[in-house]
Amino acid sequence: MFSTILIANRGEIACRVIRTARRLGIRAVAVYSEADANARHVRMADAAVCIGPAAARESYLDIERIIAAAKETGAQAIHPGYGFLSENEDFAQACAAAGIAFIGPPVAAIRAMGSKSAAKALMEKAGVPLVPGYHGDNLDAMFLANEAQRIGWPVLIKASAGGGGKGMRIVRAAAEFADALASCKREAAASFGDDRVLIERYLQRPRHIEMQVFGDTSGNVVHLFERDCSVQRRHQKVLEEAPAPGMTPERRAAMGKAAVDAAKAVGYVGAGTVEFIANQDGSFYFMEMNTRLQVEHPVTEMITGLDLVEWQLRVAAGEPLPLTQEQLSIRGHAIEARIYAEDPDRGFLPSTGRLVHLAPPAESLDVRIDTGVEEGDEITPHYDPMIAKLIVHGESRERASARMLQALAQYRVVGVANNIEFLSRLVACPAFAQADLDTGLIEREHDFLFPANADTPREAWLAAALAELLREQAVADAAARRDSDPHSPWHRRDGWRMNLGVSRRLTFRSGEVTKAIGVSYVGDAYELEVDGQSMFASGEMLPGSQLRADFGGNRVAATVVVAGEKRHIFLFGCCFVLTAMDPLHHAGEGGGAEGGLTAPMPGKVIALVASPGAKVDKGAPLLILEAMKMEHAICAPAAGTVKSFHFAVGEQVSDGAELVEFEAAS
Ligand code: MV4
Repeated sequence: MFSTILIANRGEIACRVIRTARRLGIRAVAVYSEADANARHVRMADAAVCIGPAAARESYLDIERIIAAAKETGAQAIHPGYGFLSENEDFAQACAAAGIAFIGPPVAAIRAMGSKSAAKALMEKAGVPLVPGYHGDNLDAMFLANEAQRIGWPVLIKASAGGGGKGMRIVRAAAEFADALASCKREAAASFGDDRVLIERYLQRPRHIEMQVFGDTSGNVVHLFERDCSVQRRHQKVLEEAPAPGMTPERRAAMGKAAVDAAKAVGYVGAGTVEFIANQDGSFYFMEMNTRLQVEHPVTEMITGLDLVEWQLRVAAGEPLPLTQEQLSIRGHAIEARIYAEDPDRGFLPSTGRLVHLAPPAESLDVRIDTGVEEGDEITPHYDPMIAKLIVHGESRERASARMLQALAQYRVVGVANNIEFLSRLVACPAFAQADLDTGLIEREHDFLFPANADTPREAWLAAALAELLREQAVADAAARRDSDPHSPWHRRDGWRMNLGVSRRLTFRSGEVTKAIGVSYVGDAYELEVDGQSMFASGEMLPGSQLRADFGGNRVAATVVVAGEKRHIFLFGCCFVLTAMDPLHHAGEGGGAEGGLTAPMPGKVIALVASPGAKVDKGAPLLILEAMKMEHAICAPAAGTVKSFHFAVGEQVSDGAELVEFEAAS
């Protein structure tokens, strides 16, 4: 076995590989771009080498820099992860030339599967089922029209060099064929510099089912069962699960045999995935083979109890496969959800920024989180905006789905838009719940997945108000402890103010709705009034911005994260964003937002969000202060430039201390 490996990747997959290396006592070397200098994979590794600027082309795709880093650090093997150089035959070749083991298949296998049309020809020879179609070299329009007629309508014209759905045309009748062929060839030439096409019968509601395969250097190949990845959006997988719902042992054996035959036909070694497109009637056809470890491999790990990265390392070191086909079995059901910094309400536009608050659910034997970021880290525009993969296991699909919903409801992200609520609706939607899966599910369920904005529940308004009151109380308590005169009326927290009564109002806005919550002080509790209804409210703030509340005898657990005037209320599996309306400053509604660059209370600096010298918009978070167990974002009072910070992360600041030197743009 290797004693040092280098991971030629970043993010969650680099962290994932490091975890197994560490467990096996192998030293793990990370590489990183300048944008990733403080990334989690760098922090986790035993050693790390900077390989260039943020742009992937100049760092994570730079073969020479990576090979040099491996030589410098004495790495005997390189794990490419997925994406980047993982399926690049030049990279695998360069590793071999440098005497470094490539933790992946032989160069010839990468090459054989790299061309989609050549791969199909190979698979046909190996007896792997293909969609009825024409995969030959003849591009004559008349000839292809005849082939289409023979195959039967509807047909699909695909770019031979394509993949990921680019350059596909559905043709439903002979009359449309010539135009569709011409346009498909044009697009293929423009996109891939190659106008070759192939023609297949078009499957109407297909499922994407893929088989995990593994080969060793002695020619043994096994399959580790299937994954169903039908729930996709524009060819991006959203949910993946194993086993595939409805799969019978007979069909699994048939698909497994086809996948093993496919791998053997190209002399496959290591982890690979054979993708099939499956009809609702169970017939299945080879689509392509991915010659790498896939994003969704954890669902296979959850149902087999195996560590696929360990298998990869063993096979790359020349060891035989740890188990035979007969020794492999499935236990329960696993589902993975990809949590992304993207905005479902804005066409899934990627969202960048600091993860001001990031609290995943607790991990257990049945809940796993693979991530490359921690609270305070940034999602940058340079790379894939994935925040984490959430993987759950259960003895049944129903139990796994329920765990997924629970874990998603507990996942708290503030600082970037994210798809967590979208994922919850997806898992809860009837089609997914009934395992009525196909690649069109998300489009078909659009109305369920994008409901009109739900009303903010009464408990969210109450939670916002109570959190505000508890915070004031904590400030007053702290001041009283410090003061020589603990009985000073200024430290009372019963709402007593000079020239004010003991009743007051806290005003919040949610979307178009503004509510004033009436507050009366009743001993250690409060009486809150909202929408003409009054109730007693009490509670406490726990670490991590968690609010434990009692509203009129109903116990409610919420998380209330303060960011400027925003209150992110995580409650009932949703996140409601309320804006605190300061009655004196009228902040939050366009104007005001004065000052704010001094500490509003004593606390600790936990993150510097902006960089000195950065030009920021009004309201941009600059620094995060933790005080009274809550987090507060100190935000830019206007558009301008961050000059400098007066404190470093971890430093304590006193009430009123100036935190940031800021110059407003004139
Ligand atoms: C198909 C198909 C229906 N019939 N081929 C899309 C990506 C590319 N790798 C192959 N794709 C498809 N090929 C035939 N003959 C439907 C798709 C397809 C799809 C396949 C797998 C996963 C998601 C998909 C979403 C839309 C279309």
